[in-house]
Amino acid sequence: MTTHAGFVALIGEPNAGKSTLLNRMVGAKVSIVTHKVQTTRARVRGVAMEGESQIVFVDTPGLFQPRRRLDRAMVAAAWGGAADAEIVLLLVEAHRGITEGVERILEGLADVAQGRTVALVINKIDRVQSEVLLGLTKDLNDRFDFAETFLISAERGHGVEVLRSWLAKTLPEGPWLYPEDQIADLPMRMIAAEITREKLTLRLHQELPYQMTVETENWEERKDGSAKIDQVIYVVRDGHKGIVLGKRGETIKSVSQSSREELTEFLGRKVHLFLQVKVRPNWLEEAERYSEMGLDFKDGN
Ligand SMILES: Nc1nc2c(ncn2[C@@H]2O[C@H](COP(=O)(O)OP(=O)(O)OP(=O)(O)O)[C@@H](O)[C@H]2O)c(=O)[nH]1
Ligand SMILES: [Mg+2]
Repeated sequence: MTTHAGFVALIGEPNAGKSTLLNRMVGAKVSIVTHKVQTTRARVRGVAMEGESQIVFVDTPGLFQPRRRLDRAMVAAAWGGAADAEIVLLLVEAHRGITEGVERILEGLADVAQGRTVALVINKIDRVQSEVLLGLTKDLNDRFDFAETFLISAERGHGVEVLRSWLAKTLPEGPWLYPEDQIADLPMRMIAAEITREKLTLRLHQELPYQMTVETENWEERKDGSAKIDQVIYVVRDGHKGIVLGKRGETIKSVSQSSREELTEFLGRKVHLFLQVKVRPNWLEEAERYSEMGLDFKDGN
């Protein structure tokens, strides 16, 4: 049996649908998804099997013009993901077309393209008339020498099978990189923190999601088979703490409930989830917070 295996990096602007595509390819929710930009903060790997091929998808934070230290670390993680992959997929949103952000990514792509295959994935085709796609495909291919172009809807699944078979046959021959039944490589405590962060991001408005982080502090396996999970939500201001808690604690209660439900489903057993909100004005400048998120904390950041 000749096996194929390798890394496929998903890059693109924030909100392009990278995490949605990863989850669809893997067939499970490995990376969190929201309608807001900058949801994914670190690299998340998900493994998909296709015949004799093992495709390891690397979801990355969106590429945008970074301002803060966290932004820079996220963008560095995204380009790093591309540089480590055999195949790079650039996701572009069909209805937004060639934005300034896409232009900038195309410029950066020239560097990482060396020695790897770069393909174009136009996503969210469900949002446009099909005539638009022909022009967009041409314009993008005029700007960069893509190996292939795929038109997909990650959310609805259109075009995803064609993309998957192409990846399977394009990846180099080689032994599988993960056990056949493994779908993700994030530690459970990190996945659990991400699930809570997703629920918070969906509930909170404006800048708050970008100024908060979630960490799993303690994980206890109980004799009755259930898991007790303690998590901390770090915010930068007292006022933010009040917003996260909500009136009479309603916000945190509903976040806790939806996170616990998803964790229960994910783990297949009972979960006791305890959330605590802590004000930590400087968390965005603390090395430990970055390592908890799976990001590099460097002087240059
Ligand atoms: N209509 C439509 N919406 C989609 C499609 N794919 C993803 N979305 C939506 O686009 C939004 C962003 O999706 P994500 O998967 O979180 O995007 P992302 O590229 O991972 O975003 P960041 O992590 O912020 O970089 C979500 O609301 C998705 O439901 C699609 O094919 N069609
Ligand atoms: Mg994402």
